[in-house]
Amino acid sequence: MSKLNPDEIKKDFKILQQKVNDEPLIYLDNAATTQKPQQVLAAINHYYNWENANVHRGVHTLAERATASYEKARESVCNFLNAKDISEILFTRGTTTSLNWVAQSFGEFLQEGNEIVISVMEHHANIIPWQQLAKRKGVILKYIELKNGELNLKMAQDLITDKTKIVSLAHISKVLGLENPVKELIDYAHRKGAIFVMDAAQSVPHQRVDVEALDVDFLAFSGHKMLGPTGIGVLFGKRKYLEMMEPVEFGGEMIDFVYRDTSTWKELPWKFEAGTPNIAGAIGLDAAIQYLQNIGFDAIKAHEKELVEYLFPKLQAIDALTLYGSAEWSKHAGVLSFNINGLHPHDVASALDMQGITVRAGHLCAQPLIQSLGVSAVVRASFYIYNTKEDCEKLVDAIIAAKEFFSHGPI
Ligand code: 7TS
Repeated sequence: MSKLNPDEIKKDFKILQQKVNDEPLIYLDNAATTQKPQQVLAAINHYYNWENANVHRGVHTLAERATASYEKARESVCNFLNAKDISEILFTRGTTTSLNWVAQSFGEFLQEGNEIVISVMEHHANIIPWQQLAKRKGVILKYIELKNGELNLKMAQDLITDKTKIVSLAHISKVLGLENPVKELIDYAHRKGAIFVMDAAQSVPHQRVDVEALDVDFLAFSGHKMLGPTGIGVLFGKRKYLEMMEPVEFGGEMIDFVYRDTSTWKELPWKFEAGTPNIAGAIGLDAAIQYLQNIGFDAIKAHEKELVEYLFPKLQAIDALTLYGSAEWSKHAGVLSFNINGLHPHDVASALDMQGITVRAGHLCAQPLIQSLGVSAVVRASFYIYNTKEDCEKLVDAIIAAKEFFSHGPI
């Protein structure tokens, strides 16, 4: 495995070469969205300059080119996830849409009294669709809590029973940065007769995820968190389930025959994709996958681990700073959330922004988790391939300066 070189990688990202508030931009909000390299922008540009047409409809040359590029993107995603075939790869708007589709469509098979198990560390997109399903069908929603800052596995085993029909969990928490032991949980859910839905929004961009090896039933992720454009995401689903499921949206593209009173659907995966899809988005995602695969996912994961190993003790050493999640650095992916006693997270984030450092502050679309941490908000720094140890040092210096400023005023 060759090591990645973040300084070389940075050259592909024009946006990272600017100053913000007169300081060189240090972008540490990658869990929210990542920046886009020239290669991804060029692929989107190429499509609009040379191929733009609607897909699957026309017989003209441009339509054939657009369709070929769009379907090549699906093949790329299929190989990337190690899915069996392209019938299992649905393009969506992102993780949120993917999870909503499972809840709405697979959710129809649930009956009153059935149970769904999620965890307190989920993003709202992996909570609210299940809440709505629970209201609609009289299904019971149960939460696995944290223990010592990590998912309580004993509680997971107690909650997942023969009554459970769906277990839906994040692979990596967007706030705590902890990787859940999904393989064990998937096998456990299957033994109890439940399906497992994996929110992979924070894992697929950072490490190899193999749906076949995991034996996961559904998996969702977003293109924009892995160098791709916004508005494109993926829902992987096992063919046997997708075949049973009804589409969530109806209209053009997804139909086979339309009669006056009824209609029939196209085969998978197209039966789920109503209307003109995000063709440029899929092409951009394809380019992003190529870019990341050229670097190599082992190198990407190793790089992020190296940054966490470097930064974690430096943050721990800051007086009055509380880091959330496990106290062991090695359990964290490239996402660290913290608070400084006496300072509001928004003030910390604004002070860091004045130093050109972009972090996120707030409830981070995970209110149940933030409540269980006993706070109203946190500050989060999240890393990707273009971040360096120097970025980490500047973050630490800026946090210390912010603390000084708010305690004593400007020095
Ligand atoms: N699930 C997880 C684990 C996420 O981190 C996010 C987005 C989503 C689902 C929703 O993804 P979307 O692309 O459909 O919006 N997370 C964040 C974040 O951490 N900050 O802003 C968005």
